[in-house]
Amino acid sequence: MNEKHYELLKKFALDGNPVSCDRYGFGHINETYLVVTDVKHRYIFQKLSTRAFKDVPGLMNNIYLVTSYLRERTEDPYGVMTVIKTLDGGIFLEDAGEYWRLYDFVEGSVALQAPRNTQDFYESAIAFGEFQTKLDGFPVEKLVETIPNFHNTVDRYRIFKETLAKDPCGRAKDVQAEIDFVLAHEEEMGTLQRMRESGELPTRVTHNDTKLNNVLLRETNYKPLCVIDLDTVMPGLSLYDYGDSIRFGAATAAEDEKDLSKVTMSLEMFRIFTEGFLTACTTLTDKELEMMPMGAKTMTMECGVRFLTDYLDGDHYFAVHREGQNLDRCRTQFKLVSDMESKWEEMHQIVKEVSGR
Ligand code: ADP
Ligand code: GN1
Ligand code: MG
Repeated sequence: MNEKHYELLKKFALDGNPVSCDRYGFGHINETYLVVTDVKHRYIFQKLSTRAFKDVPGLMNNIYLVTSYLRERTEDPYGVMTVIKTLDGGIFLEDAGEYWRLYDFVEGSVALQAPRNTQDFYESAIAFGEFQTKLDGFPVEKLVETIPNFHNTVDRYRIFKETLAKDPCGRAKDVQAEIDFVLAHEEEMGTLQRMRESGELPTRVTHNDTKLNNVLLRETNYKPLCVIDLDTVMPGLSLYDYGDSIRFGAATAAEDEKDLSKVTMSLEMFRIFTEGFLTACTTLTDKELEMMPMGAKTMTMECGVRFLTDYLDGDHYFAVHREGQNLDRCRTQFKLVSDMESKWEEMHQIVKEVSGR
C-alpha cells in the first residue's frame, strides 16, 4: 500500500491496521478505494473531487445529517451508509488541499453496472423511491446545495454555450451535429426548470444521481439494501431521480457504447421502473406524473450536454479512461433522446396505465 494512503488512513478510527488500499468501483467523480485491515474489516476510502465539489465541509455535513436521519428509519445497519470519523472526531480529513473520507463497506451487497433483468431495475426503483419517501420529512433548510444549479438544465445550457464560445481545445469543429442537436432542444429542455421556479412542480429532498450503481442490492436475493453516493442529496425534483434512473437503466447499451445502433430506450424497462417508483413514492402530484416522460428526456439530454461540455473543455470533470469517451457518452445520450421522441406517446400511455390516473 502507498505510504500516503497508509498515513491518511491511520488518522481514522479504524478497526485494525490497514493492509491494503486498492482502486475500486466505477464512479465517474471521486477516487474510490477499498481498504482492508488486518482484522479483515473493509472500508470505502474516497478522495473527493474538488472539481465537482466546492464546499466539502458543507457536503459532508449534509451526508452526516441525512444518514443520521435515515438510520432512525432503517432497520438493517447496512441499510444506511456509515461515516467513519477521524481520531479527533471529524467526519472527513483535509490534507494538503485534498479531502478524504471513510465509509464502512456495506458487506453482503452488489453494485450492478447494468440491470441483469427487469427485476433488478424494479428493485432499484423501489430503493430510490423509498429513499425519497423516507426523506419526505427531512428539514430541507439544513442542507447546502453541494453543486449549485446541479440539475438546472437552463444553466447547463448556459455553461455549454460559454464553453462552446471559448472552444479551448479546438474540438467544436468535429462535433457540429451534436452541437446542433443540443441547440435544437434548448427551449423544450428548460420546461422542468421553469415549472420548478413557478412552483408547478414541488421541490423535495432528492438524491439527484440515481444511476444503478449508486444503489447496493443484497448479494443473496438482489433486493434493495442501501442507497449510496449521497454527495448530491439536496433539494430537487422527484423527476430528477426518476429521470436519471431511466436514462441509465432503461438504455439497452452501456453509457459509452460506440455502436449507436445498440442504443435504445427499452419501453419494457421504462414500464417496470415506473411501476417500482410509483409503488415506493405514493405522494406524487398529477403534474409530476404527467411530466415523468419529460423527466426522463430532460435528464438524458442534460447528461449528454454535460458530457459534451466536458469533452469540449478537455475532459476535466468526468473521469475518462480513453480518448473520446465523453464524446461517445454524449452520443449515446442523444441517441436515447431521439429514441424517446419516437416513443413519446407510448411513454405517456405507460405512465397513465401504471398510475391509474
Ligand atoms: P462516485 O461519486 O465517483 O460515483 P461512489 O460513492 O458512487 O463514487 O462510489 C463508487 C463505487 O464504490 C460505487 O458505485 C460502489 O460500487 C462502491 N461503493 C461506494 N460506497 C460503498 C460502500 N459503503 N460499500 C460498498 N461499496 C461502495
Ligand atoms: C456522475 O458520481 P457518479 O459516477 O455516480 C455524475 C452524475 C452523472 C453520471 C453519469 C456528482 O455520477 O451527475 O449523471 O456521472 N455525478 C456528479 O454517468 O456529477
Ligand atoms: Mg457513484
